[in-house]
Amino acid sequence: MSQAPRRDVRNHVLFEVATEVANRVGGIYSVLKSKAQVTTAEYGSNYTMLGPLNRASAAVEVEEIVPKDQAMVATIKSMNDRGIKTLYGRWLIDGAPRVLLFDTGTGYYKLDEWKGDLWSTAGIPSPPDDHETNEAIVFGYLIAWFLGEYVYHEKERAVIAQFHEWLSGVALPLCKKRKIDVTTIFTTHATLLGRYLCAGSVDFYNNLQYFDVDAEAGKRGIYHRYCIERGAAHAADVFTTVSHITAYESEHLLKRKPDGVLPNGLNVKKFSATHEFQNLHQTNKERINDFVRGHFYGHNDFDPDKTLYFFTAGRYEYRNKGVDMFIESLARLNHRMKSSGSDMTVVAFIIMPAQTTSLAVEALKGQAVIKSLHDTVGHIERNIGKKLFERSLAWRDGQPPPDDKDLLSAQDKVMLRRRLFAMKRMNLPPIVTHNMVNDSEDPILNQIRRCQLFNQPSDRVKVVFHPEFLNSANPVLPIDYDDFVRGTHMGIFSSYYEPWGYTPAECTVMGVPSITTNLSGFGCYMEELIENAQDYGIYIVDRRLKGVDDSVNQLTEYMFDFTRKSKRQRINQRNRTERLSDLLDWKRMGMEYVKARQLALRRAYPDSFSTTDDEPSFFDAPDAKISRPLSAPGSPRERSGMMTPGDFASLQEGREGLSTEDYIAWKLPEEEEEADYPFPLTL
Ligand code: G6P
Ligand code: 1S3
Repeated sequence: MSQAPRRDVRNHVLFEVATEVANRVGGIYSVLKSKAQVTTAEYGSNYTMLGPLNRASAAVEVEEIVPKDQAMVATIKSMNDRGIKTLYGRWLIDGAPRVLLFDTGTGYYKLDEWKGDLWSTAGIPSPPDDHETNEAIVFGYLIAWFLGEYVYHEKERAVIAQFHEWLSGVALPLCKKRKIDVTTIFTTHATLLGRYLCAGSVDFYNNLQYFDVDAEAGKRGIYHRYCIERGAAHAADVFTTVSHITAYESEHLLKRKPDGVLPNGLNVKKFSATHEFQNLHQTNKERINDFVRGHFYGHNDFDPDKTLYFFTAGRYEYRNKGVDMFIESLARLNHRMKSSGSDMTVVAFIIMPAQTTSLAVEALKGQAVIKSLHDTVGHIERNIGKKLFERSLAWRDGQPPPDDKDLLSAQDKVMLRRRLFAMKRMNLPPIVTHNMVNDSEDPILNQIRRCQLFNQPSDRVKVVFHPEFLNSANPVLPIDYDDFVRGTHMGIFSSYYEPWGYTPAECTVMGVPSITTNLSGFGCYMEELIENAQDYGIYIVDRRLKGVDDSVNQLTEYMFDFTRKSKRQRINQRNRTERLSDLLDWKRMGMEYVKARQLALRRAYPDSFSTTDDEPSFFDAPDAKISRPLSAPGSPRERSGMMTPGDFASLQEGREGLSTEDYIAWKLPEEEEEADYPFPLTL
C-alpha cells in the first residue's frame, strides 16, 4: 500500500459497508442509523454507506436522488451497463446520509465464477447451499468491483472503506489481493465462533485461548463463514471491534489483535428540562397500566401504584442474552418478596421475537373485556352526570339538595353486572400473549414452567412473554419500543454473550435504570467509567468470577433492593441515570471512529504524514488534522487529562493486553440539590 500514488488524505472520501444499511436486522442497523448524524456532519457529501438492496425496506427508508460526484456517476453507470442494478439515494434518518444499495440478485449470474475466484485467490471455500454465504460473496464482489472502479475514476482523493461484520467482509481480501488503492477498516460486532460456542454449554471465557478454532468451526458447519471472517480481519489495514471483551475474544478466535475498540454510541436527544422525561415515564407507564389491567382481568388485586415494570428484550438468544438467568432470578425474587411480606408487585416482561401463529384469544379477550368495562362505566358516568345536572336545575330554594338516590338506573346496574360477570375467569392470566409454534419446546416457556411462575394471585412476580417486537399498531400491547422502555422501571439484561449491548445503553439515555453483566461490552465500559455505578442506575452482575448460583443471587438481590426503593428514590435515581446519557452520545463515542480512520490513512499513505516517528498508537492525538473534529463532548463537567472515550476503551498498539492505566478516573457531575428540581417530587 505504501507504494500507492500520493492521494489527498485531508479531503478524503469515506464509505461504510454493511448489510444493514437502511435494512433493519439487528444491532448494526442501530449503529449505522444512530451514528449517521455525526458522520454526515463531519463528511457531508464525502460520506456514502454501501449495502445490499432490500426493496421492501428501501421503499420506505430511502429517497432516490441523482449522484453529483463524477467518480460515483461513472462507476454506477459502468456497473449498471453490465447488468448490476443499484439504488442511490438518501436514507431518511437524522443526518440523511447518502446510500448506494446494490441489488445482489443481479450479480448472481457471476456467482460460480466468483466462488471459484474466492477459493483460488483467498483459499476460502463455499458450499453450494448456504444462501447467507452466497449473498455475502455476491455482495463482497460487487463492493470490490465498485471500489476498484471508483478509485480508477477518483484519482485525487484518498478513500477509506470501513466494513462492518463478516457478512460485508468478503471484499476485504479482494481489495488486498487486487491492490485496490483504498485503505480499509474491518469492525466486527461479534465473532461467529463466539456466538456459537456461547449458545452451547461451554465455559467460554476460561477456555478462549485453548479452542481449536478450525475444528470448532467445522463441527458447527460454519468453517467457510469463519474463513471469511478471519480473512476479513487479517486483510484489513485496521481491525477494530466494539468492546474490550470482544477484542480479547477476537484475538484468540480470529487470531488478530484488534488495533482499537470502537464502542457504540447513541444519538442522544436531550430534553431542556428534567421533568420532561419524567413526565414521559408517567404517561407511558399509564399505557402499560392499561395493558396490565386487561391482561390480568379478574386478578387485578394489585395496586398499580405499588407495581413495578421490569423487562428484558432483544434477539431470541436464550442463553447468550441471559434469559435463563433472568427467569431463575425472577423465581427467587418472587420467593423473597413473598417471604418478606412485600406489598409490591413486579410485572416482568420478556420481549423477544419467536415463531408464533397468531395472538392468543385469551390475550385479546383480556383487552376487550376491560375496554367494554371502561365503555360501560363511561356511559353510566355520563348518565349519572346528566341526571344530577337536571335535578340540580329543578332545585328550588328551601328544598333539600339533590341526593344520589336512583342515580344508577336498573338498566345501568344490569349492564354493569354483565361486565363484571364477563371478568370472571377460571384460568390464570396467561404467560404468553401469542400462540407459539413450538410451545412445548420453547426454552423460555419451559424455564417459566420449571420455575412455576404461573401468575398465581399469591405471586408477587408476574410474567408476560411477548414473543414479537413491539409496535403501536398491535391490538394487545399497542406501544412502540422506546415508549415502552420509558414507561418501565428497570431493564434487565443478564447476558452471557454480548459484545456491546444496545438495550441497556438505550435505557440509560431514556433515564431508565438497568441491570447488565460484566460479560457485556456496555457493562464493562460503564464499570470502568463510573465508580458508584449503582447510584446511577447501572447495576452490573458479576458473571465472570462468580459461579452461576452466586450470579443469580446477585441479580435477585439487585431486583429485590429495587423493589424496596420509595417512589422518591426511584425518581431521584432516574434523574441520575439520565444524566449519564452524554457519556453515550456519538458526539463523544464517534471520536474512536475518527482515530481508526486516521490510523487507516497513516498505514496506507505514511508519506502523507509529517511525523518521522514510528506509526503512532491508536491513542495519539492527531498531528495532522484530517477531518473536522466532532463537537466538544458535553457533561460530565470534570475530566482529567483525557481525550476521548477510547482512552478507556481502546487497545493500544504494541502493548500486551489491557492495563488499568488505560482507564482514567471519571468524575461524574455533582448531584443536584433536590431543591433545584424544576418539578415537585410527588410521593
Ligand atoms: C415521574 C412523574 C411523577 C410520577 C413518577 C412515578 O417522575 O413526573 O409525577 O409520580 O414518575 O414514578 P414511579 O417510579 O412510581 O413510576
Ligand atoms: C451485535 O448484535 P447482537 O445483538 O447480535 O452488534 C451490536 C452492535 O454493535 C452489539 O450491541 C451486540 O452486543 C452484538 O450482539
